[in-house]
Amino acid sequence: MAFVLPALPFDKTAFGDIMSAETFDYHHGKHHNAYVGKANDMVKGTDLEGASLSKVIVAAKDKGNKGLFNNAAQIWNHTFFWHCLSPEAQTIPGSLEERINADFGSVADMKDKLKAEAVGHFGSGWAWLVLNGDKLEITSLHDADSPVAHEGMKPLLTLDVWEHAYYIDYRNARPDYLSTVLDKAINWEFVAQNLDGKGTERADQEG
Ligand code: MN3
Repeated sequence: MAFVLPALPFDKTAFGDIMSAETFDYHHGKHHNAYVGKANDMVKGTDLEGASLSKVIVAAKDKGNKGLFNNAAQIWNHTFFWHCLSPEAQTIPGSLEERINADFGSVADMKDKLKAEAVGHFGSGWAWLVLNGDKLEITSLHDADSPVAHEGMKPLLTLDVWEHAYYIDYRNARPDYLSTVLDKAINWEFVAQNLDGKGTERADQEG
């Protein structure tokens, strides 16, 4: 057994101009796939061969194995990101909206804050809406870093702000990419589901 490239949870043409099939061909078919191949090469013949993806991420961080950490965490981050997207515009479930209103004031305020965090993130990385204890928080992590490697940080929603996520469809206009995706392409049902604290499991896989 080895890690696999999970299939996209939608057709690659489903988002039209919001996120093109060409973007998915590169982002899923080339970038995400390359992380899978490299992580498999790196765990082969080691004591981590056969361990789950989340275990490999945590172990690689503990051992200071940066190469393995980066590739394994990117497998998980991208798998989680695909699940955060929906080709059909969704309304936010009431359970989630209540929590957002309590911690940010309103859905619009939360989106503004998440967008500002994502736009302001210098270089490559990921913007996150996470659960920290009972509170919803917005943060960003650099490069491949992932909530999986941060105890107490439970992932709810992520936005990929590596250039490879938007350069084909939006060129350098990161703010346009973020506004469009946040307003038209988020799977809020999935985000609400992650309020159970089990978001990490939803993008995990056996080794
Ligand atoms: Mn990416």
